[in-house]
Amino acid sequence: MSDALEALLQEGRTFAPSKEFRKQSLVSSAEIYDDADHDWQGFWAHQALELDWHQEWHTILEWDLPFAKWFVGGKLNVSENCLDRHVTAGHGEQVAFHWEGESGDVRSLTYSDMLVEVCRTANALKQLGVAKGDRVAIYMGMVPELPIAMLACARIGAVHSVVFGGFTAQSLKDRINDAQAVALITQDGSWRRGSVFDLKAVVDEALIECPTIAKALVLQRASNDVVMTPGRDHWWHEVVADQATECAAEVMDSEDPLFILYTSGTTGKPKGIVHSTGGYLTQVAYTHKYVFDLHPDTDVYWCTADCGWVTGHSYIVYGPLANRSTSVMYEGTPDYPDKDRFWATVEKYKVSIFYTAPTAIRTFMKWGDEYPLRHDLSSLRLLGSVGEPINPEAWVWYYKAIGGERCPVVDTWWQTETGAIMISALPGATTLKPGSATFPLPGIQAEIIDDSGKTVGVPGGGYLALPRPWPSMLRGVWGDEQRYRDTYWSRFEGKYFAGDGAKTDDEGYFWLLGRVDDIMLVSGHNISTTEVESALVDHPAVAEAAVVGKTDSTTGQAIAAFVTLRAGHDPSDAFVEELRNHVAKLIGPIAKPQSILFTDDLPKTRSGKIMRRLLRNVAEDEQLGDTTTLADPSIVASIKSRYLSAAPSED
Ligand code: 6R9
Repeated sequence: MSDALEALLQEGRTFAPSKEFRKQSLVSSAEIYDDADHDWQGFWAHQALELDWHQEWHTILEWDLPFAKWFVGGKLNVSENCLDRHVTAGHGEQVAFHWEGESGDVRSLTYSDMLVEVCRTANALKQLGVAKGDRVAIYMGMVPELPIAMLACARIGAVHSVVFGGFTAQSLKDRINDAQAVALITQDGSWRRGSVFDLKAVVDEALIECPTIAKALVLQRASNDVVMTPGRDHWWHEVVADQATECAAEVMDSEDPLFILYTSGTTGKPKGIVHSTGGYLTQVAYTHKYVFDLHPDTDVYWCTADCGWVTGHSYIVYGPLANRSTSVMYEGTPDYPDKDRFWATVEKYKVSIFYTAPTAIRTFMKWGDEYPLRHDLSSLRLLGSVGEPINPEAWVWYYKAIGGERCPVVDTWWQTETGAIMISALPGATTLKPGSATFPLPGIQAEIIDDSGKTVGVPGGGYLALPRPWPSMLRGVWGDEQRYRDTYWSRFEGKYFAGDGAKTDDEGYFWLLGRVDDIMLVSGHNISTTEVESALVDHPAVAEAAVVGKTDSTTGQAIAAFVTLRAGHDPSDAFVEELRNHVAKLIGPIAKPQSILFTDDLPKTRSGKIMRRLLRNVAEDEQLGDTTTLADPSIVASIKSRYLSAAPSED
């Protein structure tokens, strides 16, 4: 670590919003929290009024635990809120998406363009027989037609189920069949790191066993050879191009489902998480506006997620469009053609708000500072993080190397199930602490509870629970009410349990500690994976780390660590000792990993989360569990063979 970085990372260093940032920010005082506390339902109603409603609700909230209905009786259409109202207000020429293809081809779509394309696609879907309430599966790469397809479904009241365009035929088939989708929107092939992924071939394999799918709409993107099944498959350019450019939006009930999104699920069959129309849009728009301090006339916003996971739904499509943002959307990988692609893109479009995941940030750290240094990143004014706990070291690197010590970094905690951000700073009002997601947003209540469900005082640690409903909460698990009750509402009576551990410090800041299933028990002490990983990554040579508990006859569990080094550092036995001592120094001897294995990469899901379950299988020398959601399944196989040939060190 450089001295400058070290200085920034000093224990307890906090980051208050700068005067310049506060001056222009939407919220620069904590009053909004008081407003929300005073009348939380009224507060949400106030946020909902930012949207256009065909008919206003008669009841803000009906809460029949665990079932919530928000803005009951209200009528609206999501695509109208995302497109028509901005065009009507005179912003038709504003760019909605600056789209950048992986190979450098570009398209800019204005709000008027988006509206026309969405209407055409909506008309095409109707012509193909899709009706209100039908489920439509979407299996595509990151092309503008993906948000267009989502919005076209929303326009006609069809429920979309986006399946990440990298999942296998089996995963696609399971999701289609669970939702009983009647149509599929896909493309011939998608670009990834310079080559074509043959999406249509995967589709053909999946559809052999998908009896409910009557039609497939196929976008031509990569011009790879595809087989079109007569009667079922239709080219996008043949069906969509000639459609009328207007399509009356279906007036939807606030509680009608907008989409289903299957969680990658670390265990068992994926769950179809159902989201609503009015409550969902209210909270994604509200959080996108205030957490990212969005100024629609001047900001250029870029969320690097894929639309195939919830961050893409809420913070590439629905939140940003509802707020009339100008966004960047990128098709490919961050290292194509070189490791500076993101920074070249920030410079090119003068991105001012940038939202990415800690895994990506740690990868950039691993690659080294030279890549961001090649570019002028002075347009940036705000940075965001989502997906995993961000360790203080990565936070500070992000703040410095990307944000030029000028941009607040908002760490945003939420889940597919919560639909929108729940715990995060408001950048103009909150003093930041690297590694802390800070506080529940105004309108949101979160608490930390113990095994018996009792609230733990401040400071304290335990389970993170949400004791009252919020507008964008999941409305259930598709077709499985019991699973909804069992998974989220059975562990603690009357409270939603998120599955994460968390603690508060003496100032009440929230610190997320990872999934409780991952927490290790060493000699009777609960040790969070996040804290040990964070201590490992604190060492200047370490880029990324994952730790798991493995059965140990003396201590119950022992800590097995998997570590990736930063460019220019080499592993050695002496270095293993140095790292173990580093952890002991930062946390205590109890947290010292028993074994450390150096690896080139860690097994991660497509959305960038480390899959500790598989590392646990490796450490316990068990059969590997389900690997279908991995970004690169070969990584875990190589870790397994290296782990077995390395002798874990003993104390
Ligand atoms: C949005 C998203 C949800 C799980 C969640 C938690 C982890 C997400 C986090 C975070 C610590 C953050 N998580 N953001 N942990 N700090 N800022 O990621 O949804 O894919 O459903 O994952 O991700 O463990 O429970 P999803």
